[in-house]
Amino acid sequence: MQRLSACSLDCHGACSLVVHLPDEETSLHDDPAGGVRVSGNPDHPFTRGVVCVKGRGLAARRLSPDRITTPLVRGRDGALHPATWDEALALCAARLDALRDTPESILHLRGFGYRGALAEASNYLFNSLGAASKRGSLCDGAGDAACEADFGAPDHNDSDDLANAAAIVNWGKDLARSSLHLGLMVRDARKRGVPVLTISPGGDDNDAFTDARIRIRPGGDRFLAAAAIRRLLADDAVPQAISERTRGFAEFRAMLLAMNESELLAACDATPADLDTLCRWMRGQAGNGGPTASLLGWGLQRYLRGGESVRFINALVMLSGNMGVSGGGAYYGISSGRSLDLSWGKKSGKPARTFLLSHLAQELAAADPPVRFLWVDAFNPVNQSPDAPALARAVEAIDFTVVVEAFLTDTARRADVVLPCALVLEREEIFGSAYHNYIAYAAPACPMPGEVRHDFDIARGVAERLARPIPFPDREDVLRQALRSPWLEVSLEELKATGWTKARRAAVAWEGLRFAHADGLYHLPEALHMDWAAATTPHGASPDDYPLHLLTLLAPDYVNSQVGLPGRQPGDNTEPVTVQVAPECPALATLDMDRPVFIVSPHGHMPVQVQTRPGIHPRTVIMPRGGWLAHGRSPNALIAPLATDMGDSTAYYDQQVRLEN
Ligand SMILES: Nc1nc2c(c(=O)[nH]1)N[C@H]1C(S)=C(S)[C@@H](COP(=O)(O)OP(=O)(O)OC[C@H]3O[C@@H](n4cnc5c(=O)[nH]c(N)nc54)[C@H](O)[C@@H]3O)O[C@H]1N2
Ligand SMILES: Nc1nc2c(c(=O)[nH]1)N[C@H]1C(S)=C(S)[C@@H](COP(=O)(O)OP(=O)(O)OC[C@H]3O[C@@H](n4cnc5c(=O)[nH]c(N)nc54)[C@H](O)[C@@H]3O)O[C@H]1N2
Ligand code: SF4
Ligand SMILES: [Mo]
Repeated sequence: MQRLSACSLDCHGACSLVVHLPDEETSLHDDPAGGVRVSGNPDHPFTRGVVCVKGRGLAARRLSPDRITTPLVRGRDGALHPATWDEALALCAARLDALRDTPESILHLRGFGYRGALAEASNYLFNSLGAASKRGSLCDGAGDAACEADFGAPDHNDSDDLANAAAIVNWGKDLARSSLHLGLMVRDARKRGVPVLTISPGGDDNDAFTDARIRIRPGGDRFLAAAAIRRLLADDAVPQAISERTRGFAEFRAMLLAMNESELLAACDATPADLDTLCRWMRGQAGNGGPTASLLGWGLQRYLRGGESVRFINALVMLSGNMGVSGGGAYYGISSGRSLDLSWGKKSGKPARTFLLSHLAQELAAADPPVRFLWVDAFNPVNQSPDAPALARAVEAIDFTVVVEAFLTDTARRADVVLPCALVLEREEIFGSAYHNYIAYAAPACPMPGEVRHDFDIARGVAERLARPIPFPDREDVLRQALRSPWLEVSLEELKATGWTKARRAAVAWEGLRFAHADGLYHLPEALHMDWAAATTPHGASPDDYPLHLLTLLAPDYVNSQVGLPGRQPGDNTEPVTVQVAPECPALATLDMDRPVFIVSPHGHMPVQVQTRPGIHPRTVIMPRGGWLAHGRSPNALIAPLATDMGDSTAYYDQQVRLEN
């Protein structure tokens, strides 16, 4: 038997899946996936039946022996013990009742582990209580804020429109690891002769999607984009029809023409030949003269000036005539919920206070009054936030912590109550993508193991047990309401039958160069900060003490801290983490590879294995993210809390380190 479901891991794919279920009689004790197979839905126009290793691993992951399948409550002995749902939920409700009149002492943190219409349940519960919540982002916030500053709202051309590009510039999107299906489109484009330029500090898996490369200094994109814009301006190559659709053109032009090209190139370690290449791509000379589409990865905005980098790339797209046209555009991202009505979770009223995610440990430690109750769901902040050990201590210091989880993560192991949630393939949901305009329906194809419950039912279970209960809507009504959106024309029944629908969004964003700002114009950036050296030396350390840039890039077999390979758990691997450097990396000269090697930052150190890989910027170390703190493998033990210039996001990639014996 087959059922349609969908993958709601934190990934732009939002893949529609076909779940192949075994005959009930079959004995499948030896199969870690219980005889269930997952394949891509061939009818889905974007994912085209292709599913990644993590998607195929979902069936085995849900049956992992490490899965939490009963509620756990911390006993007097300090250990977590199985409990009934009644006990666990009553305990949570009693703790909330005691704090009901001081909502600022209740903090709700919802992460990115799972999203959708029913997933809003915990937001609904804690917004109803007026509790404190998070502020800012660990992910894409700087770039989002940049797009909002430029366009008035984030948007990009429809995913199908990439097929009309005559050339493509990829600013650091990892097409093999993070964006499989976008990678397939780029591969098809290359087969049609569309040339692709990749700009990155190296260490990515984009070689199979690349005709030319520019190896850039980490965080240097704004300088390269500015140098290309400067050439356009110096050549008087920006038509009036474009400049008059911008705000601040005269000042912007004067600012850039006053800059020096070689200084800009030195600031990003690019050569004049690199700049020629970028200009050829952006000016229609690399392809057949048609438009150039620009892909913006999220890695390039995880810097102190990450927002500025996105703003200068957007400005290059605009001023080179590639904005608002089919085949062109700047693909940064969209809100995954924008075509659904998810308003039920956002009850009116402000949270009692907010905590900045990039500085969560510091803000928790300084909170006055202190946080007394913490509820975490779909989030592993103790592993995924900068300065992870400090956050671990801050969470331990809170009176009462509840974590809704499927595994004993670095966060869950510090909880007083762990509530076991359903996972992908087991729970019903409707959700969108941060890249394309398709909406997915996930059917509960497999049974929930043990006592596991849907997140929606867990939040409702607490709400019902409060002394003053909070009424919850009906699950089905929430799903139907989600589809009542001006962008959709589909009933819940129709969506269940197909597994997906497409929101009716414009094929081309900003057509006619009309933008979402009140004045309808594109807003150009007011400044270009040349402070790269200061920016990369956090905490006053000398650049010579920590000469290498740490990039914690995503791993192909993980989604953030979730391991995607069937049967494998993060702790299975007891070898030191492998980091990569260029063969010409200066640190290699001083290392004795026959002795243990450590990666050291002002915040911590960790044993590592060092591998060389050509193409990486010489002053850069690449480390995979996802490893757990409990296994001594979390890169966030090395990373300082730094916020980005815009969007209150996290500048993970502006961490300096050294390698030593
Ligand atoms: N396999 C896998 N897939 C995932 C995830 C995962 O953990 N594993 N996570 C998901 C999530 S939450 C997200 S946000 C997305 C992120 O997906 P991506 O947008 O691909 O982002 P990152 O991995 O953060 O950044 C990686 C890329 O940025 C490049 N890069 C780093 N610094 C710079 C720079 O200064 N300039 C330029 N031009 N490039 C730079 C790196 O070389 C690399 O190619 O992926 C999602 N998909
Ligand atoms: N060093 C470094 N750290 C980073 C980054 C980086 O580039 N470098 N990137 C950051 C980025 S882009 C992101 S998005 C964040 C992501 O950080 P997180 O949001 O913490 O990411 P995940 O590990 O995907 O998910 C968290 C948890 O959700 C749980 N989960 C899965 N499904 C469900 C469900 O249905 N219900 C519930 N309740 N839980 C569920 C998983 O078991 C997992 O433990 O990390 C950031 N951390
Ligand atoms: S993790 Fe894999 S299966 Fe899941 S949405 Fe992303 S590409 Fe699809
Ligand atoms: Mo992310």
